Amino acid sequence: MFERVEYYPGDPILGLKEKFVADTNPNKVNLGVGVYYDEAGKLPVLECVKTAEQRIADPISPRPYLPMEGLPGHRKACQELLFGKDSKVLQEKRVATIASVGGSGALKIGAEFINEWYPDSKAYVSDPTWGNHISIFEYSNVPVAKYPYYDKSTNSVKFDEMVAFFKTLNKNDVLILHPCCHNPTGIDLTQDQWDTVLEVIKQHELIPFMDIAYQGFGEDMESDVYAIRKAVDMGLPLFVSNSFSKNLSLYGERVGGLSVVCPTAELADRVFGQLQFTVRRTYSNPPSHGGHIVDIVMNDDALYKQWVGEVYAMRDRIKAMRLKLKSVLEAKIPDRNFDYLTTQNGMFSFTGLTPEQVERLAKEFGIYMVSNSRMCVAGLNSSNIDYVANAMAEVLKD
Ligand code: KET
Repeated sequence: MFERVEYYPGDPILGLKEKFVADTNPNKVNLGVGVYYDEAGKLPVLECVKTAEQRIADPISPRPYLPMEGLPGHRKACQELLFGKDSKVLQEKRVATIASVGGSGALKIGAEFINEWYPDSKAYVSDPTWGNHISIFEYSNVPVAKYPYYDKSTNSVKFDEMVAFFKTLNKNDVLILHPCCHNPTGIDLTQDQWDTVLEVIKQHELIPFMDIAYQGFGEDMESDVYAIRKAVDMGLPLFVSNSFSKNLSLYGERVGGLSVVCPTAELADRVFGQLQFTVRRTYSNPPSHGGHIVDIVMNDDALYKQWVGEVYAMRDRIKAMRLKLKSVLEAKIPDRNFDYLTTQNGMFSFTGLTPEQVERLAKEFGIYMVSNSRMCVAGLNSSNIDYVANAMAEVLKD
């Protein structure tokens, strides 16, 4: 019994936390998982979230099952953030939205839907991408392949190659796209490039699946959803998975959403029913606490405004850390180009360190990043940045 079960080597991102916790180096720094830490190195509780928690706690209310699709206010929040408060597609009731168990849960339900209703479709992910994109789709029986994306030599997108590749795909193939703050490279498409990509998607009848986990961390709330709104304006069918883990600092509450934009309200209704059924047979209905926080913060004008300010403060602190790290490294290694630190967007920087250099940082300095060289810049602060820069300079020298 169980002899057939294979060994699980651990997750390349989540597994870093275990190694970090076990490390006895007093100067250790965790730059692995995509989590925002504040200037004091602490996981913040946003002020808007504190207010929402107080409202939930007093009076303490009963905990019924939520509907399969989650709270109406949570779903409305996802829709308005992604598509805009006055969006025509919302007025026309053409979007089927469910609250999801984090962004990962949205991807899983979306992948199951594609497997069931488009069994001949393949999913294509950027090379590289967040590793769990591949696992989630493959383990939902959707075959996965890669499309060209990152050009290491120029620290930019292999745009022409990528577009040429898209033109070779079959009708109803699914493209998993990152609307902002590409994970892991931090290199995003420009608005002109999105226009071109979406035109190819339209001509070749591909299905865009946009996964947005960092809204507000790139440029701003609106610019970060440019690709989503443009796809809607062009009348494309569209899947969007969104996560509140990072921008509400609610990682453990597992809050997100899955939205499917359909050609008509009648089809949106049918799709919505199938999403409900997929949820029912997977985990039945979502947990309620995080959903209430999303509902309260996003549907109260004052709290919403406060939230946006708090997201921008996180975004700006990350940008400041990028600048600082760049200037310290440039001073230490003047003949090396560190421009990538400030041209890349969002929480991550793709440092180009070799797996051996990443391993040396962990072993000798207690500095943890993902073995593909992805560093979570949001783990830097003024107390650890010199230590990290010195260690990086040390491993880059040899
Ligand atoms: N999409 C992307 C692009 C993403 O980076 C993450 C999380 C998710 C979805 C999942 O979001 P959640 O709401 O937590 O289910 N990424 C970070 C954490 C992780 O690997 O789970 C990371 O890349 O470090």
